[in-house]
Amino acid sequence: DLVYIGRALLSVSDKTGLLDLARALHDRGIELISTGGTANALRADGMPVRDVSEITGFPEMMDGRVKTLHPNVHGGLLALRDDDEHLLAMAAHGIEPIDLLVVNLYPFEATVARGGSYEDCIENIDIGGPAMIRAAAKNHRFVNVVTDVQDYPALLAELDAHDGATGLAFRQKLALTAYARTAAYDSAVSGWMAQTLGEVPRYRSFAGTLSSHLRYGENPHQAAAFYTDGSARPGVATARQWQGKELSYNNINDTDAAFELVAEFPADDTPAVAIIKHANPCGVATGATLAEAYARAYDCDRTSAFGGIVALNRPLDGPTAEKIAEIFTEVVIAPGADDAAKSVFAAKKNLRLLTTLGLPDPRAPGLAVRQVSGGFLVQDKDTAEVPELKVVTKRQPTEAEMADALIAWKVAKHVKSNAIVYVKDAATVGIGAGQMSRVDSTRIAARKAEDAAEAMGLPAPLTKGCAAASDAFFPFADGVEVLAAVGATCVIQPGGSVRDAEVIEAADRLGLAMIFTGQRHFRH
Ligand code: 93A
Repeated sequence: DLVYIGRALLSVSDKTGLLDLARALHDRGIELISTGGTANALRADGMPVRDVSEITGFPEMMDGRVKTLHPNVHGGLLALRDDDEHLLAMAAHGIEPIDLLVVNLYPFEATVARGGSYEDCIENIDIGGPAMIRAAAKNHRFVNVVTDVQDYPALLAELDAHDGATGLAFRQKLALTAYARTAAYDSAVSGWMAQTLGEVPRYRSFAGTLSSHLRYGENPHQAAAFYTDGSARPGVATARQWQGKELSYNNINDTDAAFELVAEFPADDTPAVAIIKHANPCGVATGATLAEAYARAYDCDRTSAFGGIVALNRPLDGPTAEKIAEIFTEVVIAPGADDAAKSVFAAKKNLRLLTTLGLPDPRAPGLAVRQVSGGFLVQDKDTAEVPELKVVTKRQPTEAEMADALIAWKVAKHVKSNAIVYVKDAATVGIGAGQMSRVDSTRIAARKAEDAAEAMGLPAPLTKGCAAASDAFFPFADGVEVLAAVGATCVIQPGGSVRDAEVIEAADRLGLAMIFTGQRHFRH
C-alpha cells in the first residue's frame, strides 16, 4: 500500500511554510504544479513549477473563479491507478496522475471574523479547492491530500520513513482531516448565510478547529478536546495564557462564564470583578479600585471563592494581583495585565493568567447550542439588555436601591435558574443558584449572606436594605415575603405572573419597592 509521489499540485492561500515544503518535494524529484499566486511565490524563490493552465489548456479566468475545475486536474486526482479502463481514459485524454495535493482554502472564516462585506465573504467562498480536496481524499488509496500547514512536517517525515513513499494509514488520516476540513468550511458558509439572512437552516452543523486535546473532560474518565470557531470575540478561546498549567475542561467552561459575566460591566465604567465556581458566580462587585472590587467580591462567599475563577473588567494591576494571590485561585482572566501584576503572579506557578484584547460585547449576536439525546437545541444567545423598567409598587426605589437592583439583575442573568441575587452597595451579599424552587434559592442566598457575615465577624444580616433580583417572576407572594424577612427593601424581577397583583400587594404591605423588567433570564 505504499504510494510514491511523482507529481504534486500545490494551491494555497496561506503561504506559510510553502517554500520549505516545495523545496523539500523538489529535492525528492517531485514535479510541482501550481495555481497563479502559489506558482509566483515558488518561481520567485527559484523553484521550477508548471502552471495549472498548462495542464488544463485553459487560462485561469473569471477572477480566478475557474482555475483548477477541469478534467485534467480532477481526472489526475480521481483515476484509479490499478484500473485498466481508468488508465486507458488517462492515456486517451492526456491526463497525468497527481499523487499529492496540497491545498488550503480561501480564508472564508477569517473574512467573516474581520467583518468583511457580503460581497467580500461571497468572493472568499472557495469552490475549486474543496472540489480537489474531496476528489483527492476519495482516492486516498493512491493520492495524498494535505489541507493544513500543520501537516507539512508529518508529510515529509512519512516520506523519509518510507524511502519517498507514504503508507495507506497515513493517507487515510490525511483524508479524514480533508473531509473534516471541507465539512467545517461549508458549515461556516451555511452558518454565515443563516445568520445573515436570519433564517433557520434545514440542516445545521458547527464548524470548529481543534485547539487542544484536554487531559480529560468534566470528569477524569471522560476524554475531551477544545475546538474553536474562529470568532474574534475576546474570551477564553482567544486569550493569551501567560503562566500556569494547561486549562482543564472545567476551567475553560468556568472562565468563559466568569468573563462573559464581568463583561456586563463596561471597562470605562467602574472596576468590576466576578468570581465563578462551578459555572455560577459566588461573588460579584464593583469598587473604587480593582483591588477593592476584588476584595468585595471575595467577601460575598470566601469559602466558595477558594479555587475559583476570577474575571476582571479592566487590566490586572499589582495591588489586585497581590490580593488574589492570597488564596488559591485556578484562573484569572482580564483584558490585560501590567508588569507588576505579572511579577506578583510569577511566584504562583499553578495560577493561570489569561489576558485578552478587550471585553466581549455582551450584546453581540451569536448562537448557544445544547445537546440532547438524538439532536441539539440551538437558540440566540441571551444578549438582551434591560428594555424598560417599570416601578409597580407605591414606594419608588431610592437611587442607591435602583443602582443595586440593576447590578443584581445583571448578575442574575449569569446564575443558573432558579436564581436569586442580593446586592448591597454594588456588591453581591448572597447568591442562590440552581434550585428547583425559587423560595429555596431565596433562602439559600440569605443563608450565604449569614455565613459571609460570620466569616467577616460582622453583625448579620448583610442583606438588610439590599436589592434582590429574581431571574423569573414570582408565581406566589411567598417568595416576596421571604425577601422582606431577610431585609431586602427593593426587588427587581420580570413580572408577568397571573398572580402579579398578589405579589405587588404583598410588596406594598411589606414596604418594598418593586421593579418589573418585562424580561426573563432563565439559564439552565
Ligand atoms: O475560485 S476558486 O474556487 N476556483 C478554482 O478553480 C480554484 N482552484 C484553486 N479557487 C480555487 N483555488 C484556490 O485558490 C485554492 O483553494 C487556494 O486557496 C487558492 C490559491 O490560489 P493562488 O495559488 O492563486 O494564490
